[in-house]
Amino acid sequence: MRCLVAVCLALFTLEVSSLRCPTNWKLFENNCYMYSTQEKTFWDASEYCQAQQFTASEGIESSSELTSVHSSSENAFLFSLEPSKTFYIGMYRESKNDDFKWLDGTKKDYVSWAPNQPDSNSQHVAVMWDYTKTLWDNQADTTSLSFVCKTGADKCLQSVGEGNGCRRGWPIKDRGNPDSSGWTMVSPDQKFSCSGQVTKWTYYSKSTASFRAIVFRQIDGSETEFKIIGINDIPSSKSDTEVTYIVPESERITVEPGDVIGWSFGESVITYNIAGDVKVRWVGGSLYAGLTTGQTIDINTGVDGREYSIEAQVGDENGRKLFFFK
Ligand SMILES: [Ca+2]
Repeated sequence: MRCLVAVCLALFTLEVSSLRCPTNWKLFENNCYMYSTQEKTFWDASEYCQAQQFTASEGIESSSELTSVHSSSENAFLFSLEPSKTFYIGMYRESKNDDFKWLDGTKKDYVSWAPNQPDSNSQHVAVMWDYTKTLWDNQADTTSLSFVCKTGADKCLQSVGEGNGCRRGWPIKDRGNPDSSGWTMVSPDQKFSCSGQVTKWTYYSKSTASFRAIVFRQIDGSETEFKIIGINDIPSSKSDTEVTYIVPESERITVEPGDVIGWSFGESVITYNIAGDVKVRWVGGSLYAGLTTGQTIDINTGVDGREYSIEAQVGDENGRKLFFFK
C-alpha cells in the first residue's frame, strides 16, 4: 500500500483557515462525523467514540462521542451517511420516567421522533431508523448496530497516530529510484497547515550521505523564489532504510502555515517515485554547501512530478505532536 499522493495533497492545499477532519471523518458545518460500519451495543459504541483521540491546533486534545443532533439539516446529513440502515445516535434516558438527553452534554434543542415514538418503557436509547428514514425510534441499548461519532472540527484536526492517513501508506516497499546527486528541491504545493516547530523528520535514505532537510517560505508574487526559514543537517548513518531524526530542541525550525518542505543533498541519498501530480521544483549545481538560513534562492532549473519519501512532524514548544506533513 502506498500513500495516495492526490489524497495527501488535497489535505494540505486547503485554505489555511478552513476546518478539516481526520481521514475517514466527514465535515458538516463545524463538526466532523464518522459513520462506523462496526456494529456495537449503544454503550460500547459510546466507548468506541470516546476512545478516538485527536490533536488540533494549539495542541488541544479531544475525543468524540456518539453524535448529537441539533437541526433538521444536521439530521439529514446524518441520515445521508447510511440511508439504508438503522444506526445509533447519542440520545439516551436513564429510565422510563426520565427525559432523553444527549451523551455529549449539549442542549436538547431538536428532536426527530417518528410518530408514536418514543414508546416502550424498556427502550432507552435513540436510533436513526431505516424504517422511517430521517425519523428516530427509541430502542433497547443491547442491539449491535452501526453508529456515528462526532467531534468538533479544527483547522488542524487529525487522529492521534494517524498522520493524516498518509503515515499508513509510507512507501517503504515502493521506494522507487535513488535520485542523482547535487540537487536542492522544494515542493511548493505541499504546505504546512499549522504553526509550530519541526520536531522530527522521517525520510527514506538510499545511502549514508548527509541529508539537509529545509523549510522554505515562498516569496510573495514569485513562482520560483524561496527564502530558507531553517535547515536541519541530518548526519545519516543508515542506508536503504527509513531514517528518523528527532530534532534537538536548539535546532527546531519554527514554521508558519503556508511554509513548504524542501531538502538538499550533495550525494545521492534519497529516493523518489514518479508521481505526475506532485510538482517538485529543483535547482542543481553546488548550492548544497552554501545554503544558509535567511537566504533567498531562485529554484528555477526545472519542475518535475515526483514523490519523495520525506515527512516532517510539527509539534508545539513542548514537542507535542500537532500534525504530520508529508
Ligand atoms: Ca420504540
